[in-house]
Amino acid sequence: MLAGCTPWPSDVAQRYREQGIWRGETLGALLRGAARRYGSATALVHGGRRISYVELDQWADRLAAGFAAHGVRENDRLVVQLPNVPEFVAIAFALMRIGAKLVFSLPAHRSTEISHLVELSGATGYVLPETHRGFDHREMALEIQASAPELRTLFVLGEKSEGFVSVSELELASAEPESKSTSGPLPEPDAADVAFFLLSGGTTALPKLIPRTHDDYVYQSRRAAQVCELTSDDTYLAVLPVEFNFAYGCPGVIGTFHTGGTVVLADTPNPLDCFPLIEQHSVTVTSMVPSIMQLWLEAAEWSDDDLSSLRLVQVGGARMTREFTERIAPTLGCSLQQVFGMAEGLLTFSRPDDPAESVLTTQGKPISDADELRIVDEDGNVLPTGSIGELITRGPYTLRGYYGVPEYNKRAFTEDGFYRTGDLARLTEDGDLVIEGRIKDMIIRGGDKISAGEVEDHLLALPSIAQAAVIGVPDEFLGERICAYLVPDGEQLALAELKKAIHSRGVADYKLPDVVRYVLELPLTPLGKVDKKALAVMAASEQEG
Ligand code: OOB
Repeated sequence: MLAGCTPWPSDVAQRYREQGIWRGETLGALLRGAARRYGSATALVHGGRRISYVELDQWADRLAAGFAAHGVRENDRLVVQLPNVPEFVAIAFALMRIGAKLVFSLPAHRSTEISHLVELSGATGYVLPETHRGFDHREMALEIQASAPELRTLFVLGEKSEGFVSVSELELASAEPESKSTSGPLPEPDAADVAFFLLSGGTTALPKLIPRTHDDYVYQSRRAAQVCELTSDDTYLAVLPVEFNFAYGCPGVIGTFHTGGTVVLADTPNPLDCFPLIEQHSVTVTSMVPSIMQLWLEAAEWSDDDLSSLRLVQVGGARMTREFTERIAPTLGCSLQQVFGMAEGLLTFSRPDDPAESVLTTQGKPISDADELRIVDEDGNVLPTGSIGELITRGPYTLRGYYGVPEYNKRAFTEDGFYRTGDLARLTEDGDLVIEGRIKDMIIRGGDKISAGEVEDHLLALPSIAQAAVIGVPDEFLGERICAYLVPDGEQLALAELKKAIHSRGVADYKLPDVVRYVLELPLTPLGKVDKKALAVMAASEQEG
């Protein structure tokens, strides 16, 4: 396994292999097998483009040869930031076939996040779009590269220009006979090694890197596909960004490829974009976070689009009320599946044949019998069934350590390898998981995870702010909004100016505060830490008043 990653203990790994959980299959091999089995069946649809399994497989090979010809080697890290386009899927397979490690970034990430990911991963390459939703990624990439000398190559999806390698030209070059003869066949990567890094939701300042191996991700996506009863007749609509675990492998894109179904890529989660796609491509399965589901429910009331092909929608990523879950199946005319998930691994799903009440009120059961879940108190003691405590977990697709942060890992994992999720949860008598809240200091705004600490750091970097504490406050539409409590140092910037000031630091829009309150001092706990519970109480009383 790549240095800086924590492998599973060898006896545990051996057990997973003996049980047939890990089969030594790489993600590249998965696509190869799918191309053999499903051949000319459609793997991917985007806009007017349809790409068959065989075409996708061959495309990934051409790209792999092209990347290799441009010096990309096994174990190199590359930050990949692309919208929902077929190129993302092909490039990811290409790089995985080389044994290069992808760092999945989101399209909304800006210079602060990308620079951090480049530094943390030691990336030598960055794959980006030219422009996306009016933002010029090339300009940002050049700036990032100027202060990150190890970032050798910028691969752009589009025209060749000064300082960039064009992905389409790289592909053409690889098709020329001389480059073919020099490159030779690529060695098959080790399935026990890292395929890519996912990003943590982030409990401290910025995201950490989650190594996901071929073995673990092939297994996760296969199990997720089995639980969702996917077949080659299914068409999965990728509503969320495909770099997000939920859309990539829960079962998402990769799970659909296991069974020879079709993946349709949506440009945005907006029902105005997605509903016509459902009708046009007879979409059967999709997944989303609750705030998007809310938009869908509103739109479904007046939409003329035919959604009758839908059989299953997976909703997860943030808490939902029973009043909310209740509306989903009748409004969309399909089954609801509640999903609790995390980029770190563990997935729990409600099952198609679960009692209605448990589908509405629980996040279901782990997707693998080999998943181990415990609910513990502050001292790590296992609590009796039904009690609320911290969820800790280990299993065949849950990480054993974040990349390159050994000190942090000592706190994030128990000595026997359980990951401390930071989520407060309970297990019902039937074994269903119910998420009650979180210990982690994280705001979930419309499904986006925002670390309070990160926003605080940006606020504190402004000269006019002496102290800052950021909390999530309840919001009917987004679930939570970002509320900043500030102790000013001099002038008090109004919300709009404050947002502008942070934005100009190169921060994603969804992390900007929604509300600002100036205070003389921040409430402190006896230990001298900012008392966020007290702030939440203040925020609630202010909202009422
Ligand atoms: C998904 O993954 P992440 O890594 O962005 O966020 C994980 C965190 C969890 O630790 C928990 O705090 C929260 O998001 N969460 C939920 C939840 N599902 C996730 N909180 C309440 N109810 C739920 N159903 O968010 C993710 C990854 C894969 C599939 C689905 C979601």
